[in-house]
Amino acid sequence: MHQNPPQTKVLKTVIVGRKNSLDTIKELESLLATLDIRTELIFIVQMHKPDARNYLTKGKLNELQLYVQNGSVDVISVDDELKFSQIRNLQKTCQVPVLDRPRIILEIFSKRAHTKEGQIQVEIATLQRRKAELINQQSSLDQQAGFIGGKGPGEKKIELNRRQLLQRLKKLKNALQQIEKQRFTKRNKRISSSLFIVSLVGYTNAGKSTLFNCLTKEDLPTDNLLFHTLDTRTRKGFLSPSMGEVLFNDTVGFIRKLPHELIEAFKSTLEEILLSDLILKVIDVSDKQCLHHYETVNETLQDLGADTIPSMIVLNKMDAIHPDISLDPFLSDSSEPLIQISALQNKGIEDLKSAIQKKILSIP
Ligand SMILES: Nc1nc2c(ncn2[C@@H]2O[C@H](COP(=O)(O)OP(=O)(O)OP(=O)(O)O)[C@@H](O)[C@H]2O)c(=O)[nH]1
Ligand SMILES: [Mg+2]
Repeated sequence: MHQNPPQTKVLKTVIVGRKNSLDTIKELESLLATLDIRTELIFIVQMHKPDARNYLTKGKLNELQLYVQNGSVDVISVDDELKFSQIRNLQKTCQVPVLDRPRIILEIFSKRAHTKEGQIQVEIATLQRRKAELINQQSSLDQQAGFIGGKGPGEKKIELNRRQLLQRLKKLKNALQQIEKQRFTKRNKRISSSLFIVSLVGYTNAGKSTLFNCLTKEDLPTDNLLFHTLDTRTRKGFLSPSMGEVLFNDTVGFIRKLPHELIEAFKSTLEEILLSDLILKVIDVSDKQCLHHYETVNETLQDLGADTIPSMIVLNKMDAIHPDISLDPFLSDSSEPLIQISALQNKGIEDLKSAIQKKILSIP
């Protein structure tokens, strides 16, 4: 008998975002969609500085509260990083859960983590955030203690939670270290194999895995989902008869305002990029924001200390280029070779391979 797949409940949200960041709000909408959360309303606020207590001013908070009460909103999503106290106060006033941008990205990572290493990395990042939250609660209790005096039941519970959390963190970090050791052995094998290492990096959904498959004849899953790949994968790919094979790395995608706990937890995975002889910056030209994405890629590489590695720009999805996109800013950056391809249609791949070979041979 044919069975329907289980239906996941679609939650409804209102996005709270700042007037001057409409493009990151749009991106947040896609991020939420990957979590099956549908945006019902975008609640734009204009502010120079968020309210320290509630994030929103009193007037805006009342407006939001009214909307949440009247509509059937399951969750409020904020396109910003909030303090824990602000999240707590917003939740208390509006009576629905509140997710800020780092939390949303963490949720996606935890949904996508399939390997043991990925799962541990995401749990570490989540617990690090929780730890900061507990410290925050503790300090607010410390302040209260001046008035009330003595150790309250809340404080004892926090202490217990904190201890359990630290124990769990220690266990996870040990387990991660073991996995990293195994990876180190593999990595050393790769280095001693003397094949050139070419890493595909880029904004999430740029088409890295699709290109990886073209270059390595692999069949990695690709999808129109943000953060589909969470692990670095390495495969051999044939470049040319004179050069033979090189090693290609597919990597986790970058995004604006990637929570620092995640960068920290994924550091060893991302550090694989540091071993590259060449970096291909894969850019999705069907996205109007591609120039901003390119900037984020450069900033993230800089943060990782990978900005001195030779690189090339690969403009992908040329078959679906956005009508408002001008390639001039990319073309005028003469420091990096630029290749235009369509990984989906397998177009421009031979040119890309020739360009990779030329670049590798020019490396001193
Ligand atoms: N039109 C078009 N779509 C493409 C092209 N390359 C990839 N795509 C599509 O873009 C989506 C994302 O592709 P992926 O290869 O999974 O992207 P990724 O960069 O690995 O994404 P993450 O792993 O999520 O960071 C998929 O739906 C692909 O089919 C292309 O050249 N043209
Ligand atoms: Mg991918």
